[in-house]
Amino acid sequence: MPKPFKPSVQLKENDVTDERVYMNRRSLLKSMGFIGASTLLAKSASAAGWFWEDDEEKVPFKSEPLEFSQPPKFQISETRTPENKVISYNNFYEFGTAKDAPAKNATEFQTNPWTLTIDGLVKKPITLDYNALTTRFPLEERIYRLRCVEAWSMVIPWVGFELAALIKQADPLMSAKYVAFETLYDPDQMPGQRSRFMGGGIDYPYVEGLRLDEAMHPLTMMAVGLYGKTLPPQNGAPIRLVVPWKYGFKSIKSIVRIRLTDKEPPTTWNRLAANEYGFYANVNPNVAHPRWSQASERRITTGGLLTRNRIDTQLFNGYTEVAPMYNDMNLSRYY
Ligand SMILES: Nc1nc2c(c(=O)[nH]1)N[C@H]1C(S)=C(S)[C@@H](COP(=O)(O)O)O[C@H]1N2
Ligand SMILES: [Mo]
Repeated sequence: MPKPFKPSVQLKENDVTDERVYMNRRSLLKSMGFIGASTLLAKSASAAGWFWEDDEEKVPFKSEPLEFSQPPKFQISETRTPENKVISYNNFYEFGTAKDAPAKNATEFQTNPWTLTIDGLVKKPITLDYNALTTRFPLEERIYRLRCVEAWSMVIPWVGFELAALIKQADPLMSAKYVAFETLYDPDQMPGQRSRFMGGGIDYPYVEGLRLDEAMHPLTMMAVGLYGKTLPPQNGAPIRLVVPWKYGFKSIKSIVRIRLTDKEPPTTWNRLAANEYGFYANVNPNVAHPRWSQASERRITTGGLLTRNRIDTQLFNGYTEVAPMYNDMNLSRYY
């Protein structure tokens, strides 16, 4: 992975000013004591329009509006989870295990440039750069339930495209049976990858997998946005998986690699606790987690996070059209 640097859209002084003028102005400012001077002095000079922010400063994330087709391809009548909750109550252990940690710790996560590679058992490997993530495939909106294995859920309007479209372009070989996904590994940016305690004991990078037929199912999407704008870092910017009939941990964030294979790939939560998290992880109210029931869930809507809003969990999270893929599996068994 190339080391991330700042978005190219962020104009720097040397982008807008002739190189020599820029250098001269810098040495002038330096001789006046502004560069390398106290922050207060530097800030007042900056505020007065003397020079731009220091080059080493990180660019805080800002959501950009996306263009996508309307009306939503998949709609449900349930109330959407308000945007402020979707982007502030998260699981993204690379940025810490507390629900509010990702929103706090990922504010400067650099997602542009980005490289997503699709390779393995394919005839045409693909690399998508940051721009291609939102331009290569027509974007559409889909409003899906997200059911976390911890028994809370949300209703989220995603923006993205079908994973099947991407896989078809790569032209899988007959031998491909599974799809393996990998999140960015960058301990410099992800504090949870620097500390076993902060990262919840996970061996990074976070990895996930699907059977090829699951990956090709029309419900399976690659999301690049939510609520009509590019994904905030805490939700898996710049691109993440969304598999609405499976527990949330399958929906891997900030993906850098998608590899087609002939073997069932290892998955992060299964590796960490095989007795608690399976490869399939289909939402099922009749199969309890070893430590709690999965029969119901706390739906996060309006009102405080402690608002009682307990609803019954549905088989396949309500997406029963996927059932034929599991005809030969005993659904009362844990997988
Ligand atoms: N890389 C990575 N992907 C991840 C996770 C994570 O910790 N790291 N958490 C998963 C879990 S447990 C859930 S419930 C969803 C949460 O997605 P959201 O924060 O956008 O609601 O992301 C999933 N994807
Ligand atoms: Mo989850």
